[in-house]
Amino acid sequence: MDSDLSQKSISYNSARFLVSAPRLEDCPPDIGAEVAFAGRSNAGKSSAMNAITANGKLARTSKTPGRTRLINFFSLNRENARLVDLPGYGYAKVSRDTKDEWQKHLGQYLNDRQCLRGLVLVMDIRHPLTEFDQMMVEWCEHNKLALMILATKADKLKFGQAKTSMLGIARKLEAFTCVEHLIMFSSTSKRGVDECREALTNWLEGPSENS
Ligand SMILES: Nc1nc2c(ncn2[C@@H]2O[C@H](COP(=O)(O)OP(=O)(O)OP(=O)(O)O)[C@@H](O)[C@H]2O)c(=O)[nH]1
Ligand SMILES: [Mg+2]
Repeated sequence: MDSDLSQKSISYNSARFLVSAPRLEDCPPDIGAEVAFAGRSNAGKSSAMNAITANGKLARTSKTPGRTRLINFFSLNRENARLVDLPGYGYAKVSRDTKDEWQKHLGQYLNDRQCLRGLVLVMDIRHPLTEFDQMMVEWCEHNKLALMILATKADKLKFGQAKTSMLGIARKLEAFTCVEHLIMFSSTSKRGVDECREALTNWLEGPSENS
């Protein structure tokens, strides 16, 4: 019997900090199943992870963009299932060299990581689909990586405005088959958290593409 089937289901509240990796060689062994959170700096990635795990202290959040500079790994109550907080991209106020370093590590992680089951792209619902976001969508499409989009900070808009923004995003992404989930989200109000957890569980517990 597949030992995975006998494991208990994932509880996101079980998430624990595992390791911070400045480089690819510092990442945990490339086995099991991982879902990574990417997005523009300050979009709300770390906050989204904290909302999903119901642990406000899990990933460090900040008003200052560029807070998450390392690839941070979090374990779950399922053997070798992990959530990954990626450094934000597109933050203007760091030096060119630092930016290049981040981009290089991000690119290496995305290109090399065999256990990556899907990417959660976090974007501010008020500023969706920036140039970098679009690059990430295209990258996922090209590399056949499942993509979930969290349009976060929905609490900052009236519901009608949030709906309009969601429709605009959906229209722009119509042609992309990699987009499996598009979720209106708020780390503050917890909107979309359950839907997101369900989608994550399907990815993390589902069969591996490589097996
Ligand atoms: N109102 C509101 N504020 C949010 C939400 N999500 C994040 N924020 C705020 O946005 C700021 C950035 O959030 P972070 O979660 O640190 O953003 P990040 O994407 O991890 O940023 P980097 O680590 O710099 O890439 C913080 O001040 C958060 O409190 C949300 O859903 N609603
Ligand atoms: Mg962060």
